[in-house]
Amino acid sequence: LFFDRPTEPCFMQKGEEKTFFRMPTNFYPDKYKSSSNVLESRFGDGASRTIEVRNIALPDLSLPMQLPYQDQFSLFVPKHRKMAGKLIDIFMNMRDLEDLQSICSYCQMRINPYMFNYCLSVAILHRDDTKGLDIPTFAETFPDKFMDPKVFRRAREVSTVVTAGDRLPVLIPLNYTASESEPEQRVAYFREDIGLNLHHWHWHLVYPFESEVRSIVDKDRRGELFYYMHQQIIARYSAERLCNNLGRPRRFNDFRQPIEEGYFPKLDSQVASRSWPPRFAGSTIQDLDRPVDQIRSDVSQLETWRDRFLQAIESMAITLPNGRQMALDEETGIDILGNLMESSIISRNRNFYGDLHNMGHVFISYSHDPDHRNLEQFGVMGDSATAMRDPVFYRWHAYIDDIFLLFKNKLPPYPRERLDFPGIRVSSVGVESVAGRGLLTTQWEQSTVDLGRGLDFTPRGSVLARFTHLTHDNFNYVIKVNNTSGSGVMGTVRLFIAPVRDEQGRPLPFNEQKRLMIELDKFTQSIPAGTSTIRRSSLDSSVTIPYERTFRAQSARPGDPGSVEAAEFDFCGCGWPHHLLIPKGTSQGYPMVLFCMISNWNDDRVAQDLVGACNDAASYCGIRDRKYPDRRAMGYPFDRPTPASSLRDFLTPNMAISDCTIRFTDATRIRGQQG
Ligand code: CUO
Repeated sequence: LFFDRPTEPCFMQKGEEKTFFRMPTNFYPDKYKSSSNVLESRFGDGASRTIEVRNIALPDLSLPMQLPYQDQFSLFVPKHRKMAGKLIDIFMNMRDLEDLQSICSYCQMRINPYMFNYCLSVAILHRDDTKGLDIPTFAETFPDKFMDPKVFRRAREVSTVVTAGDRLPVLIPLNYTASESEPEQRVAYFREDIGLNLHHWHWHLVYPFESEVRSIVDKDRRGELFYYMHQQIIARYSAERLCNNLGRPRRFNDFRQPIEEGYFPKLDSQVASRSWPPRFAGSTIQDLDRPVDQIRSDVSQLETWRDRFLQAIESMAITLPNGRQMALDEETGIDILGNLMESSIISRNRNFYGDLHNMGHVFISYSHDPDHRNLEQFGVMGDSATAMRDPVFYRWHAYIDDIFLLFKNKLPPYPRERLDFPGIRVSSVGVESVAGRGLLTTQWEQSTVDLGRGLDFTPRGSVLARFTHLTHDNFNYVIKVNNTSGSGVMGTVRLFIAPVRDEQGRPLPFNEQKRLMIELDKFTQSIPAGTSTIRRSSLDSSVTIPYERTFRAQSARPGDPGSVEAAEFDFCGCGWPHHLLIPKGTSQGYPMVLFCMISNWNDDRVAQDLVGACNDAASYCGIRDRKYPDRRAMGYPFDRPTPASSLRDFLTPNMAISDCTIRFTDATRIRGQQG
């Protein structure tokens, strides 16, 4: 209930069954204290359930309360991160659920709703006594971060006039942020996809920046996963661009140059009662001096940090706080760099390497009001739930990725014995779909999301909004294997797909193509002696989560907190949205190459118990409370430099490739109505 209707005070009746929180008088905000009796009878009397709030000794909330209730909240702003870290710790330190409930009812009326939602989500995700508790999807709680505000006016109208159950969905147009005169608009369906932005928000929720509880931040190979998940975003976005006649994203590497791309988000913050500010084409990032955010930082600071990264990579060692050098090796180098880059409290030397990635977001998101003279808040780049909407997100992350690649390129190529799997030969790989062999098909689909939880002060009940997104037809991978080792073995099947031509239609050089390799799936497979055929459904991808999980769709609600469906939902909410598993393709058919490798499971395996773990989207999200389930470097076998001049050259017998085509049909089906 604390997530429902975020700006509605909890002493009002909350939820469908009208729950009333009976609080100690001192919990009421000052302005209501004198009338607490009146409020109690007003809201308490008609409630079907009353929850008595325990009167606890209140912890010191002064730091998190410094963020005004109606402001925006950004994980990338250092001051906000500190305030959130403090609140997470307060929630984590509550003795039991009743105390947690008490502090929540106290906070809910005082703490900025975005920060409250974030910190409570992190705490629920990490407290032993709340694991498995259901959290409503963020797009339902704060729909204002994901869709055109016109929808809300229409939703209010619909919910006032029509009773729940008879309400027709409100339509959200697919393209509403720019016209066709803006070339970048061709990939808006990707950037502004609700599921995609939910994935990104979830990822950063699962990997918080700050807390005294170190285990919340210090997760297995976190820095490496930061690198890899964002690298895959760039690979996938590049493929989408190529399908739409756009060049690959250009790195934002010269901080003094104007950013050519503008972005006009057309989002309103319901909490802040403000429109998200746009960024005009040709904006330049500027020195920041915003006392309100306690930010005073010059562009030259970014450059200094950047130069220190380049220096560290050049010398393959980082400088520790005590002045000593620490080598960046094959095993852990990328993880160390990722943690320095992101950065979080587990950075090895935050004083020296700073906060390059986060502050890049901050500088860009304040380019329209660097000194707060216009009292403007940050743009969409400042929020992990909205950043991916903006074309500049991909330019910034293309640059970040480039720095990581500089490091990877200093590692030696994999020797043949670290690629090959003696005795295992993949004789062929292919895809089969209803459209035929080697052909993948995409189109539009309309789905619905419920806005009822996020719309305050309107009649209760669900209000559906219908939005359009890319989707594809299900397909199968068919892999033929010959095992001549004489006995059954275990292998890890690794599937990738990549474009074959550059923006000019020329064959992509392999060193560029391997950066564009998109992971599709990875799974453990027992391989009998002799020849065998592996068939694998696209639905089982280790990269994606099903539609129902991304959107917490009707079929999975209402979740009984104890049900398997609801179990560990929020970690499970992290995962690439399944409807974006493959790029859009083109109506003529976009040529790509499918790659399959079977590596030796004995070299890949991580011995651990996965029972009860939500592990079906581990490739980009990891597994809660567990190690990353693949011992190889993330991105293997394409993460290292290679002497091979073509993908074909690169292949060892345990690998195979095949051509495949993605054909897009410009038609729209309605989810649940296809055959
Ligand atoms: Cu996910 Cu830049 O980290 O956004």
